[in-house]
Amino acid sequence: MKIFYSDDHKLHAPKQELHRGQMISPHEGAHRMELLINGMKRAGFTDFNAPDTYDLARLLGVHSPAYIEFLQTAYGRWKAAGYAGGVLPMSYPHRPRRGAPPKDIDGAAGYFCTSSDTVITQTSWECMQAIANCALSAADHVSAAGGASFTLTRPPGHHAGADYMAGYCLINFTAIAAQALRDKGAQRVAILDVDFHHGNGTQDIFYGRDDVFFASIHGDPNYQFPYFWGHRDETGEGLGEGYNMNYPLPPGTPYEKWKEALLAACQHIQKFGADAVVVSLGVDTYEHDPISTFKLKTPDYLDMGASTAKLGLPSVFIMEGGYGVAEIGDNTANVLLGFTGG
Ligand code: Q9C
Ligand code: ZN
Repeated sequence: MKIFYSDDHKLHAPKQELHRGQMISPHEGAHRMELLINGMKRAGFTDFNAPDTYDLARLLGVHSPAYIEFLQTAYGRWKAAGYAGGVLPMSYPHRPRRGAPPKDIDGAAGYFCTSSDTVITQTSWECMQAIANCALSAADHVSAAGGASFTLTRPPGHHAGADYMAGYCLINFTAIAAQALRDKGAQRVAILDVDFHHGNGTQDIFYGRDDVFFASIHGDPNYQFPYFWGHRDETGEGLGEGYNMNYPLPPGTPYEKWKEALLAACQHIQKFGADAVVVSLGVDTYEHDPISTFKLKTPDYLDMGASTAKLGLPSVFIMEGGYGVAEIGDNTANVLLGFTGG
């Protein structure tokens, strides 16, 4: 299990999050990495490798040039307009969007965003490049050597679409890894999203494609963010019809029920004939996660990893969500231990 890590995760650390009517200290911040690293070390994972450096062009396989330019310039434009704090939009277009992004940065930010829990700071873009480098290194490692890799990274990415940020995510690292595997020769790539929340951004990016299969197990969007995606009847469109599977589950779901969805998703991945798999690894399915409602326990993550290993595929694990409690490190490490049979 080759692990990629960058200290530059610290460059993205918004000070506030709009949460249930209040401005709070963000659930997603640099403190999560301390918890993750501690758990990884307790489990014996200590070899954290710096990523290689990649060209910006590698991001453009999944994100639009206009969105990348927005991310690079948004904070400067926000400050030039005299606005306070980090970039946090107030107004959102009804979708599908019509016309070009507004000239004002508050309007432009709304154009490229779908939820007000996601903030761009002065150094967010530098962070995104570093974490994208981790995702690309993890994918290229598996393309070259087979086996498995893991990005010990934050922030998460699976809510970010081709041209929008959402749910603490600015760049979709899972999509970048999947595209990188395709670019390096895998004909068919499967994405298995086990984060508590539906991976709407990843789904959107590959919705019309038949070379990347997407499966997500998550809290029913009738009750859970991202609310407007993740239903069972979202199965792909055009060429991509049949290459998208959603498994929404009710609040309170325990591992036995969750695992039924996992086995169903794995069966589809096998039928699809994947050459490689990218796992969007969120551990916010944990029973004590502060923003989620599933009931998974720490040993369940060993079984999750072992079940994923049964696919028998080269595997890239991309860190997504998991909040608030020390066990996020143990739970993450357990998935990797279960996967490697340790
Ligand atoms: N302030 C991931 O786990 N926020 N994202 C909802 C709470 C959305 C979580 C509002 C949570 C997104 C990758
Ligand atoms: Zn999540």
